[in-house]
Amino acid sequence: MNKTYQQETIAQDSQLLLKKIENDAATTVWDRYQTQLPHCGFCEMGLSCRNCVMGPCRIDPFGDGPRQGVCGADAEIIVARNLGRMIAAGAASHSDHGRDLVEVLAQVAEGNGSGYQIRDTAKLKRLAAEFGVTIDGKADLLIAAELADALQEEYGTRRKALTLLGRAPEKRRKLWTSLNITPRGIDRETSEMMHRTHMGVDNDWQSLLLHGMRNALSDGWGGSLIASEVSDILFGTPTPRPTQANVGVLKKDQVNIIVHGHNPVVSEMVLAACQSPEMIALAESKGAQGINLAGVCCTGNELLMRHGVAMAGNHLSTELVLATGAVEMMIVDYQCIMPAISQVAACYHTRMVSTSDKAKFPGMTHREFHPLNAKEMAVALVKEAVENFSNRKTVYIPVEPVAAVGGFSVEAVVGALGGTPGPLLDAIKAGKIRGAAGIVGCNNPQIKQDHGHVTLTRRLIENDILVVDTGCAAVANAKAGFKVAEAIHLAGPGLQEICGALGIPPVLHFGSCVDNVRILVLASALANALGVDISDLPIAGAAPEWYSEKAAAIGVYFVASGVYTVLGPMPPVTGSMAVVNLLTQGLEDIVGATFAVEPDPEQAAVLIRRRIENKRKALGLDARSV
Ligand code: SF4
Ligand code: MSK
Repeated sequence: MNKTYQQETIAQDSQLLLKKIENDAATTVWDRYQTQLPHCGFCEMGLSCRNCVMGPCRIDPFGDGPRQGVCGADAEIIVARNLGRMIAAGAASHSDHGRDLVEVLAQVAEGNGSGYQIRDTAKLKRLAAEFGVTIDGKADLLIAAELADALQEEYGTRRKALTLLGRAPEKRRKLWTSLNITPRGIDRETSEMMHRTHMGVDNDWQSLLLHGMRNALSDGWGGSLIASEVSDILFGTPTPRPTQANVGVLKKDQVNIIVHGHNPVVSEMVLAACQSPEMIALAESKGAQGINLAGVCCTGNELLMRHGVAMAGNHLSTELVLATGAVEMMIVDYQCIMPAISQVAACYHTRMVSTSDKAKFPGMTHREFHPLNAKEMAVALVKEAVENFSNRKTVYIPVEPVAAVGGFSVEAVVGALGGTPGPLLDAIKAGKIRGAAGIVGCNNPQIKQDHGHVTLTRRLIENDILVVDTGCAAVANAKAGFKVAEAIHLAGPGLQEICGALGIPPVLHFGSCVDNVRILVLASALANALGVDISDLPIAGAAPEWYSEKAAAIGVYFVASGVYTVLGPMPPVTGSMAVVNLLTQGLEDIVGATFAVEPDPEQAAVLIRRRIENKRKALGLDARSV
């Protein structure tokens, strides 16, 4: 068979490893995807409902079939309820991740966080001040304790607004108030969404979608923002540092360990264990040249941002990296870990380990991590991985890694600009940088892996639009070579000039999925500096290959915050044209931004460029025709 897998992925490492997997008779996400085709049309359109056991029900959008479920819910209600539950699941996932970090902060404050510590005391104090914790004369651990307490309260607060909304422009906050979508307690908004979508509660599709925005905002300005901030406090606020990407980061002569998931609580400890002289000596005694830790997905992004740990791949590469036969152990925490992944691992010698009581998987050994045992558990796992080195058989690492730079927190970007966002605004006003786009989100086997991210990014930077990216989009762009200062030759003349002067790449790695809030915070800082709302800025968002409920929540909090957002895959809403029209048109008059859906990244680039030029014109800046 001479299949080249160019239909599945643009990434050369993935193409070669898919071939290897085919020869090894293992199956992947692409094989399983084929077995599901054709997808159920009712589900694709959002027209099936199983919210109660009078059903399941489905609406026939075309023929003579039912127009209402057993309870009487019509297409609008069912589509809106399904979307609402999708947002709730995404918001819950990010926010629960944030809560886990707050619990670690609380343990550290109590002196129980073995191996964890406070790494960014300045951020600790800044965040504490925002939450009304007095800091004068107090020890850091006391501040941490009071902050952790306040953050835990934020999840269930009875107050009418989340604390960190204070970072949003005043105009945006007033708009949220007027629409009655100011997010309150983080848990409350998700809980209320589940309540509203129960049979016989909210049966007004517009009201459901408004609450969807409130729920998503409780993620973007609540749970995710807490996750990102507390990660910085515990593990350090990222600064630019070199790294590498693609499967070539695995090392033939070293013990390779991969971390997968989202929460840095486990992976940070594994990194420390990999660097310990005892473990390195043990590896050498087994004939290895050292221990190589690499990441996939967002736990990888967290380590990349703070330590320059190399990135082996994004979502659709998570099975493929195992086919190298070079991975002694994969350690997972939660989110985006396909339950079939251990079936691929079983074809090789890789040990699979789960670490969270919230996330157990078939075929994995479960080793519970918590702050009290984290250090010892990490050492035990690394030791086990080292001992597995001798079980290796054939190793196939088919490519060389690509250089990249990660670590662009808002603080790092503002620092690179000389301490204020002023120079960035000046470059935008002068038209050298036309605007900025956040490219975020996953891979999805419906779309050729990385094609959406890389094509859209290439077109935007060559048209002088600065790109900031997160999640699996950021990994795609790293693999494509966009994240080194030398990549400025791919940018238009204006962006080239500015990035060249600052010594930064034209595509800035902003972090993991929860770090999308860094984009919100930067957008707010720019809007505040100009005295306008976020929706007035020449900016846009895109999720060209999204798949997850978390991405749905991110997209909705982007739009509800005023950021026009282009999706690649269509969300399951086409069963109601009323819902489609609201999401893609009507929201412009309500929150100043909409969704667009455009699977072709060339066309998506045109949409974003047009949006940015229109926003420039409205601000009285020079505008190009697109
Ligand atoms: Fe059917 Fe209504 Fe029950 Fe949904 S809530 S399954 S539409 S009866
Ligand atoms: S890991 S949510 S596939 S970006 Fe954050 Fe990647 Fe999407 Fe998971």
